[in-house]
Amino acid sequence: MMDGAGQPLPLTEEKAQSGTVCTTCPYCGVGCGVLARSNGRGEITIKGDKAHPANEGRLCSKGSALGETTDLDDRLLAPVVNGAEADWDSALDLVAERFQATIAEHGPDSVAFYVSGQLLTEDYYVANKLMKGFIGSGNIDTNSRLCMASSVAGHKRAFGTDTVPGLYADLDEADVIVLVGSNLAWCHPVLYQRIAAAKKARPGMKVVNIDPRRTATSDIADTHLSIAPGGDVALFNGLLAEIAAQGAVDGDFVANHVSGFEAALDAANGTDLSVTGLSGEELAAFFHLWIGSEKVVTIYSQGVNQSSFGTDKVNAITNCHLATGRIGKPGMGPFSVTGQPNAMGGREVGGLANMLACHLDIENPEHRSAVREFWDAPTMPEVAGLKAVDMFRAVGEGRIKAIWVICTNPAVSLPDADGVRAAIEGCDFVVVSDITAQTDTAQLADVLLPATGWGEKDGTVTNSERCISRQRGVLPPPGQARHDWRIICDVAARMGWGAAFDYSGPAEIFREYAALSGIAGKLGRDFDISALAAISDRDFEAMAPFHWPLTETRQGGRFFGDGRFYTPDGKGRMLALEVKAPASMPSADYPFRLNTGRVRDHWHTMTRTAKSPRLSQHMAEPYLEVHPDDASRLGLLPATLAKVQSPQGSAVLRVVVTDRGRKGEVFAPIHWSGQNSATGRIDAVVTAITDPVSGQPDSKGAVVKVEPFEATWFGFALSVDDIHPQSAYWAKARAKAGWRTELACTQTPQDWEAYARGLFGLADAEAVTMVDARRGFARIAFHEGGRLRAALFAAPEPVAVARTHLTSLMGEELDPATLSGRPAADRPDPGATICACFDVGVNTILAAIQNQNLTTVDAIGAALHAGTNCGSCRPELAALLLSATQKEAAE
Ligand SMILES: Nc1nc2c(c(=O)[nH]1)N[C@H]1C(S)=C(S)[C@@H](COP(=O)(O)OP(=O)(O)OC[C@H]3O[C@@H](n4cnc5c(=O)[nH]c(N)nc54)[C@H](O)[C@@H]3O)O[C@H]1N2
Ligand SMILES: Nc1nc2c(c(=O)[nH]1)N[C@H]1C(S)=C(S)[C@@H](COP(=O)(O)OP(=O)(O)OC[C@H]3O[C@@H](n4cnc5c(=O)[nH]c(N)nc54)[C@H](O)[C@@H]3O)O[C@H]1N2
Ligand code: SF4
Ligand SMILES: [Mo]
Repeated sequence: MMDGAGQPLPLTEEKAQSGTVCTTCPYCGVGCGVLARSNGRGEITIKGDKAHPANEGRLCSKGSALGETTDLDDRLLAPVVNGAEADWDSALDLVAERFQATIAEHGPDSVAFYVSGQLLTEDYYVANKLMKGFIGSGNIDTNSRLCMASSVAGHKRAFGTDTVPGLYADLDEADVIVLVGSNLAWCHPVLYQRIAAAKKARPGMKVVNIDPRRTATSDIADTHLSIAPGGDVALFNGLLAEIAAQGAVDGDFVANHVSGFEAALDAANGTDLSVTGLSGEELAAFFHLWIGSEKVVTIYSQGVNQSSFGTDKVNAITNCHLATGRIGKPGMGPFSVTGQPNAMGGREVGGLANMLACHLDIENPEHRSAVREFWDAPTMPEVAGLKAVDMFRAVGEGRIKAIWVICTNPAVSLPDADGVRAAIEGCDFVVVSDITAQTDTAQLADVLLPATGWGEKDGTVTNSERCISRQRGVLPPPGQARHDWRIICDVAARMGWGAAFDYSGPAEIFREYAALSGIAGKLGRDFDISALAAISDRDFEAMAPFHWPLTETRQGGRFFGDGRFYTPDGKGRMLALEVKAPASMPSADYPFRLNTGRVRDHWHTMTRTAKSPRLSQHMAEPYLEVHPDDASRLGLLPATLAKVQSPQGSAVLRVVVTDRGRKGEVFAPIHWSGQNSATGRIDAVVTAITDPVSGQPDSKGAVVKVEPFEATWFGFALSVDDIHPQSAYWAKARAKAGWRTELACTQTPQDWEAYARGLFGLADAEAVTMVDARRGFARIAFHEGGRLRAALFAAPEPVAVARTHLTSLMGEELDPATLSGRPAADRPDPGATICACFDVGVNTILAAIQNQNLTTVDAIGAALHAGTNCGSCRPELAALLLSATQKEAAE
């Protein structure tokens, strides 16, 4: 099809059915297409879009549960100024005035924007234009600094541009897939399932998982290499040396298209491989497999990026692909999978402090003047702005006096989070744009601006394989919420730049962006979508997913397979990489390394996923994985609590004793904030050390001490209403008919019933109690009108009750057996949720495996439906099968 300008235009082939909107999932960088259908009453149903190339109809547990996250409970519906609701005009006037006054008095570098890879490209474009072109500072950075910055820097060093060479289709064709520092099964589940399907179709395909921890992803791996943290550069240096030793270098490719080979090999040859912590046999087998199969894809993620030498880790991987010419061809290449839905779009649009839009560089005078001219901008910074960690340091030191945080929650997600929280608190003027006021950052804002959220907003995102897709609104903006691009343009207009920010909508912003990309293309950059520079509003509305570039002569495809790179000499660059020791080393005071990461069913700081009871049941509490040997040395029993402490701060977490990790290493999830836990913010413990090249924090490398948290009692509470405990430890999660809360205290109440009434705010409800004050046991249920309103189970040890069963009783008619904490024989406790789609618990699955002699994941699916919808739980089902068989074998 052709649009008015005569350019090829990828229109949707499959027209949306009436009432159904084709949009894109707002969570991970897989970028799955979603069909969202509204019932007209604010509720939506969700299906995977079969026509979307990223997922071909599949969705994971988080994508499938999107319909449970769009209600208006706790949504921010009006601007708030100094704690009081305000109208838009006064809020926007204040923001513009304070920014202008600060700039007038202290210069443009005294203000900053901290934005997000979850913004749409159009939002990002105008934020970047305002800061860099009009305010005239480079001080706009994004949470992608915590996420993709090392990949960006590594790509630029190796390829001269920040471009992912390959496509998802490469995963179908590869003979070997190496997953480095990536828990794909939980973090990019649809890609994981794609690999699982490819492996099933071609059982000869091999998967290697390189991670200090055994994770759900290890389940698909033929080999799991439990690498010592930070051993990745040494491992890939070793591989490069072996590639050369075995004569596997692609001599032609290297001679014609690669620079730096000799120096890189020299550095690799001297590498001490003992720092990988892997045995000689493990190393030899890995090298043999990688070298022996031409079609190798090396996927990597935060175990690579989030390191004090993450950029070197990226280049250790790209070195091996360049030396063998295995790049940009079907079934082979390095593949950095992106985290957020628009992490990639943000990089393209110049969201990072050291970049300009369309892969142009802020420090290149030619690029700078081209963008300045195009924007007709009054000014342009000549140097990069402050990167995230430095930006908040500058806030803390008073060098930045006004900051606008958009679509991210730095008081939870940045390292040294207590320091960041204090910096924001002490800042003269803080603006936060969010969809809810219930975030640790939003609560510190002077001005809180209500943004529209997923399901309401319109624009584009780019996924991990350079596919640009539309997000489309299916619900009206609630209350006074406005689109992020609109809010930014409204402020720009009030600062005097109305003409440059006068857009009718995202389509007009997209056209300007596409036109600028044409200029970038002429300057020799690869990001060029200029074929869409004149796209009509109607065609933008109908735009189907497409891979960039999109120009008159080129559409999509892979990069660099032809040996053309974007460096000054046009060659791919290999780097001489020295093996560095991790920035923080365990010591007598801080003997453990703290690894951090994600769980399957929660998204970051949980402002959305915690709204879904289904997603909240998989992991209902923040926890610390501890190796059994360490646990016994420290006197940590399973299900007790541990205090994790670094010089920066501390957290108290539930102890999970497991041999998934290595001795001397502990692991904690990143999701819990001050909104749903007393002490679960793990970034309070993480040290703010960054990679000197990329500025990305070493989020997986803090060193800590761990000790038992001495509680006098532990509790489990159920309540129909939300509660706000004051205890030393608490963590709450949404359940179907209310809340479930874990508690622990260092002081035992004198009067348990009075304590429980205060906890639940139930002064008058009838109580049924079972209290043994002397031994410290208390079980108290409150009911009203014969229905259970709340219950507390307390004991001097971790409370052993059937939590899922009890949770299901809330709001129900009071069952006299409630206080037993156990279900009657005819109503077994399903246990913690494994399959979120069909709500199937671990006990139900284990019982079926045993009673029905189930031996495969598919058989579990046939018996219980578990694992048959989104498939995110299939690795856990496989693990349950394995543990059940092992148990049987041992019996
Ligand atoms: N369910 C869920 N999915 C998500 C997200 C979410 O919040 N929840 N967030 C999205 C985002 S923004 C991102 S960035 C991605 C992140 O996706 P991933 O990077 O896959 O996730 P993480 O759990 O942070 O870390 C991956 C693994 O790195 C390992 N690791 C730690 N140190 C090292 C090391 O030195 N070397 C190696 N080789 N491995 C190491 C950890 O043990 C961990 O298992 O996930 C995206 N998808
Ligand atoms: N220790 C440790 N720390 C980490 C990591 C780790 O692995 N270990 N991972 C890091 C990584 S990779 C990432 S990406 C970050 C993520 O960290 P954050 O970006 O801080 O986490 P989110 O919870 O995704 O924050 C998004 C915010 O935007 C709001 N929001 C949602 N939609 C919209 C919208 O349309 N408009 C606006 N204005 N607001 C919206 C949400 O309510 C939420 O408050 O965490 C980083 N921190
Ligand atoms: S894999 Fe899951 S979270 Fe990621 S985009 Fe697809 S549905 Fe969304
Ligand atoms: Mo991320």
